[in-house]
Amino acid sequence: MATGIRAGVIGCGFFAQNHLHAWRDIDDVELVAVCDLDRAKAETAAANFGVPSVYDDAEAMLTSETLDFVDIITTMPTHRPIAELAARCRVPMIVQKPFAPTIEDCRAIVQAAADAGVPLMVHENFRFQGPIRAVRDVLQSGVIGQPFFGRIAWRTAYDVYANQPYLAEEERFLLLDLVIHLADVDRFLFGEVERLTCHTQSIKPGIKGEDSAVLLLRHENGVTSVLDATYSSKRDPDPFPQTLIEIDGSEGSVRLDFGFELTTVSPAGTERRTVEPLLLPWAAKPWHGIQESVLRTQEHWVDCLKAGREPDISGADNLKTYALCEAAYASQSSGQTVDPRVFA
Ligand code: NAD
Ligand code: 89V
Repeated sequence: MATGIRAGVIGCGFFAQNHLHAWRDIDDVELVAVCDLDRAKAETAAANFGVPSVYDDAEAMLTSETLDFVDIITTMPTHRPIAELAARCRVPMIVQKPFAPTIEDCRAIVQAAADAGVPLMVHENFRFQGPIRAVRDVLQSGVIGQPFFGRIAWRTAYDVYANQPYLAEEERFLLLDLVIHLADVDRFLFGEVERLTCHTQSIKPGIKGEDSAVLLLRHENGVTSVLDATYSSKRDPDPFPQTLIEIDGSEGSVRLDFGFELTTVSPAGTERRTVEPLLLPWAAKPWHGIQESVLRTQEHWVDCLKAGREPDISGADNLKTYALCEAAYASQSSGQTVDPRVFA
């Protein structure tokens, strides 16, 4: 019999394996049911993670089980119907990023959860990566003074399509799938954005959407930041999946370079340290930083659920991150600078 916080999982594919491991690591959580349209995947997950109930229909799971929350780890097009179903069943929910195909869908999910009075979190895990937290700690310590410039970069030629073939079919690919992580880190470090310009490119033949983008952002607090990302940068070493960050401030700078090397320059001198993520027992390099962040994200959800607190990455918060990507597409197609706040 379940004794902890009763959790159900919908979607047992590629990335769900990380969620399942992380749930097993959190003492308070008891995985009571898994669901996948492909029943064999749900059966395998149940066998690997000791889950008693298996479903191939989300509605059957949500109406038959008494769940304290559901973790939705399907691909983006299914997020809204499943989230609305969870709201109708009054089950608190986590939805993987990207939240939904359009900002209207995202708003509808936020509204459905609010109307049902259930907590909603988007599984935006990059801001929970240890190295990114280390950058923020330096920023918050004040040693580099007032930040005025930031760059958040993701430049790789990693074959992301091997594990996630659906990405090659997305007409809105890089901004919505990857830059959304960087946009969230950007808000996490520098706050809200008042103006944004974006230029995208499609470099790799045979994919439907853009695979390269550069965004120039001006923040409400005056910080200028640049997000640049691509899956077409052939380099050696390839930094995948490391997010590289540089920030200049009035008194110094902080840089997160390849290999998790963190360099802080301040009036006290230069400090260099390595901020390598934990290699959890179930993790594998080079994914370990993302895998650790999955655990931290899920711990945050459980802490908030227990305390009755809104998660830092609630649905409402993620609308602001998503708005940066909508604004980026609008800027790319109009050639204009856009105020992202009109989309949130
Ligand atoms: P996937 O295709 O490997 O797995 C999705 C699973 O959901 C499939 O097994 C599919 O059968 C199942 N499914 C689809 N519709 C369903 C429904 N209505 N009911 C039950 N099951 C259903 O996809 P993935 O690569 O694991 O991606 C899942 C999500 O995770 C996506 O939103 C993706 O963007 C996200 N993701 C996030 C990260 C990250 O770092 N945060 C990394 C990879 C993927
Ligand atoms: O978030 C994602 O869907 C992943 C990765 C982190 C590699 O971009 O594709």
